[in-house]
Amino acid sequence: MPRLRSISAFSWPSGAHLSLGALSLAAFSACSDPGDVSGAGGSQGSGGLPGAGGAWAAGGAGGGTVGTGGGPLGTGGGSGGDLGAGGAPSSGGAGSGGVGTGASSGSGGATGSGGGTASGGSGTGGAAPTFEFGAFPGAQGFGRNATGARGGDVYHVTNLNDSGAGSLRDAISQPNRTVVFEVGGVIHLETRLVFQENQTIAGQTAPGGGITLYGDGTSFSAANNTIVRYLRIRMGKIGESGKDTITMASGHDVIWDHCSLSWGRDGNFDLNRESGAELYNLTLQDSIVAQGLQTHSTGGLLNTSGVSVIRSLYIDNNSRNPKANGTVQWVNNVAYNWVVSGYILGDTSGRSDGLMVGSWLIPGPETNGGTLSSPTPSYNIVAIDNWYDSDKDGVLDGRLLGQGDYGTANWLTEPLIEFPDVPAMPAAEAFAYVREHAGTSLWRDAVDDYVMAELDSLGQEGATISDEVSLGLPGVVGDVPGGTAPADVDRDGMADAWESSAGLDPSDPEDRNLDRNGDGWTNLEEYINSLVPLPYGAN
Ligand SMILES: [Ca+2]
Ligand SMILES: [Ca+2]
Ligand SMILES: [Ca+2]
Ligand SMILES: [Ca+2]
Repeated sequence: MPRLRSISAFSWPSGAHLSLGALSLAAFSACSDPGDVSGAGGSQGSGGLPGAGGAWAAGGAGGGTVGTGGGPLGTGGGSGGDLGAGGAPSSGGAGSGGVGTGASSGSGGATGSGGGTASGGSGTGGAAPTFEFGAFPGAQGFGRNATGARGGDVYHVTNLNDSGAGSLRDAISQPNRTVVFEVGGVIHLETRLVFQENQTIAGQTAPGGGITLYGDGTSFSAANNTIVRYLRIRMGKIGESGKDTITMASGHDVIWDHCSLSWGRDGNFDLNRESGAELYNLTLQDSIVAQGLQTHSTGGLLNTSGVSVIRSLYIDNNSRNPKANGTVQWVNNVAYNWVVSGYILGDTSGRSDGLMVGSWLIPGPETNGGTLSSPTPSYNIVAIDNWYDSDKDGVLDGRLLGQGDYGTANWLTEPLIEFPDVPAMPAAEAFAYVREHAGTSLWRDAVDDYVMAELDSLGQEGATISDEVSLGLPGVVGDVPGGTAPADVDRDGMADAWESSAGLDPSDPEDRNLDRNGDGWTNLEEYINSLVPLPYGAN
């Protein structure tokens, strides 16, 4: 059963974190492969060994179960390794070791010889862990376990061209790549960018003001196990009609962190499970979803089997801030200056499960209702510490939203499903946190400054737009300084200076996928993650 701590007597001690939901162990399933000759079964195999140096341990070899010996109908060999036990946490090095889950079933056991003793079948190892070892330190929510390009190749983006050698489009044309940037600035997209599986887009490596994509949208459909950090995606009226800034219609395990998404011609952040497809394990954290373009200006549809939106700002979207269907975890977010609908509670007869915690709904000049919009009885809602500041007086205040505000939604005090643990802060703290950290906050561009100034007015400024040119910024998106990337002589993605300080070899590109300190993160991951602050609640 899911658990929620202290909900029945809920209060916020100053600075307290609320831990919501419980991690669930992956379901184990066994398969057996009976032999066809009599014989005693093998003995139970041993479980997995501890993971070396924090990389996840492969699941152990499962033993055969004991067969029935002697008789002509005895089962030889027994079943195969039906459950590889997960590796134990690594004890080496600092930090937590990974935990293998042994998610794969073992292969069938060998056939026993007649009357003899069959050997136990060897199981195959477990698949990658489904929890405990995340995308990066501080990765949270349903998408926290995306593995990106861990252990794979590196691609250096060396120019701001739409396509061709050294471009971002070329970089993401193949899976299993960590993409690092030697340039900062604006990449003008002539067509949509389509991401692939097992990619890590390390926008934080870009020098200067980082990377802005402008001119069209992106697709992450089937881009499983992908990590995107510190990237601005500004689609624009010049983009393809009816498309989204980010769209994803199928797939799993993607996390977007510190991204600024805007100017979608349909949605800004649309995760909409297509018929017959699966779409799950997704997170948007510490991000901005802004200024969907009229006449179809929307924050986006969240219609998946599991998405978390954490510490993010939805601002100046006519509707869908978001439209929540399916399973939606909403923690410490701020929605500002919607027009017709703020948070949409389903608007469908299909089942939804929502968890809303520590968030704000703040009307702006254009808002004309729809705060918690279109609730349905099939929307199971657990809502805690969510606030509504409707007076547009430039001061953050307002009132706690109560059960009555959620209309006909099915009001619950505990969720019916399990949500990931996400560290939540009190709503009173969340507003300032989002204001400071959301989006590409290593360096905020003029567009993010523009919407943040609106947010600061707390009701007095804010407007949806139909054309990004109306902002009047130089180059439409504002100036983005290019900067100079640090030297990386061996082209392994890690700067020379950092390699030297970390005891690595600045002339050996292969050391990127090693783990110098046994903490489970590869050296390359350690480098790219060292460039940014830890998200809230990270260890
Ligand atoms: Ca107010
Ligand atoms: Ca290097
Ligand atoms: Ca190196
Ligand atoms: Ca390491």
